[in-house]
Amino acid sequence: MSDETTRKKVALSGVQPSGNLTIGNYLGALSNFGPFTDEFDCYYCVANLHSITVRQVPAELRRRTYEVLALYIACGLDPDKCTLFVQSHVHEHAELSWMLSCFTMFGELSRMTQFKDKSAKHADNINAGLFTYPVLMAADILLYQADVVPIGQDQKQHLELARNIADRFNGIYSPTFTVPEPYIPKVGANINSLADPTKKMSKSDTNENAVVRILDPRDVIIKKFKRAVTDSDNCISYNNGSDGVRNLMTIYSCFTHKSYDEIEREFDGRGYGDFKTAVGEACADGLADVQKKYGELMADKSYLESVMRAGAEKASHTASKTVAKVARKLGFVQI
Ligand code: AQP
Repeated sequence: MSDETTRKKVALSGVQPSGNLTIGNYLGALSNFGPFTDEFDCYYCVANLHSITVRQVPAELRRRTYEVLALYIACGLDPDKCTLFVQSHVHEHAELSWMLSCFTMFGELSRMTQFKDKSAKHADNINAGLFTYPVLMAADILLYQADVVPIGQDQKQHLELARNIADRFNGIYSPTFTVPEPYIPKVGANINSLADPTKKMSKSDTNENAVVRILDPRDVIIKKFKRAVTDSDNCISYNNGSDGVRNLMTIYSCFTHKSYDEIEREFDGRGYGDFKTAVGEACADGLADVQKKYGELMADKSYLESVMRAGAEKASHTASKTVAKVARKLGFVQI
């Protein structure tokens, strides 16, 4: 049998340690990583190279790198069953990113909505890294020949670009990269801000009432949901409700696994007060185990470092094979 038929399919994803993770990161990404580990060869990275497109306080970036790794494990990822690693520990990410940048068009990058949003948000620091971020993301994915990439809706456009880059390179040099497919969850791919439900919930949002963090204490979670923006209609309906109501119904559905119809029946004739309390409690209950496990893991830094070391070794092994293959195809002399 050929390598291709015996090869286990690969899943890859990552989360930036650019702030305290939100339930958007949890529902759109982290909570979906675990189910892939049985069937797929999984690589999950702490994407710290991506984080520096926006200014970071070094000590905070360092601390958050440990935190994201601990959250991966607390969310159920077993380091013995998948490769958990820190992106900057595998130098091939930066190397392949440069190579792929020569196969990515300026016009393509200019169309990326995240670039437009982030340049507007950080007008004093529109650096080249912010612009070429999607090329680094393509390198992250293509290095491991990923078949599937679990992501939230906001990353779909970047994934499309990674597919285009892979296709372009394969077309010029013969098949080199697996062309990845996105895995976007049906519910939870698009969790919005509690303060402005027309916008994505982002970990770097400075309005604390807009975001629910995975590690927020129970009473804080409940308080934030009580303050969530809805409207004055008292209409708990997915089709007829406001953006705020739909967002809360989505969050409630993710944590309770109830359908929108069931939620509508449950709150028929009841007000927003009851509904928001129920969403807050369901969210706090759903995160309780993750928070407990996280606390235990963060108390054992040497264990986290051993996971980082083993992950870096495994990831580097795969990544170096891809970079060698690309270098050979490009015509770089190998010694
Ligand atoms: N609001 C969201 N709803 C659903 N999924 C989301 N993701 C992020 N926000 C939501 C998914 O989480 C994964 C990791 O995201 P990231 O760390 O790479 O950065 P991001 O997408 O830019 O997330 P943030 O929270 O908005 O970070 P900042 O504020 O630093 O820019 C991705 O799969 C993403 O889709």
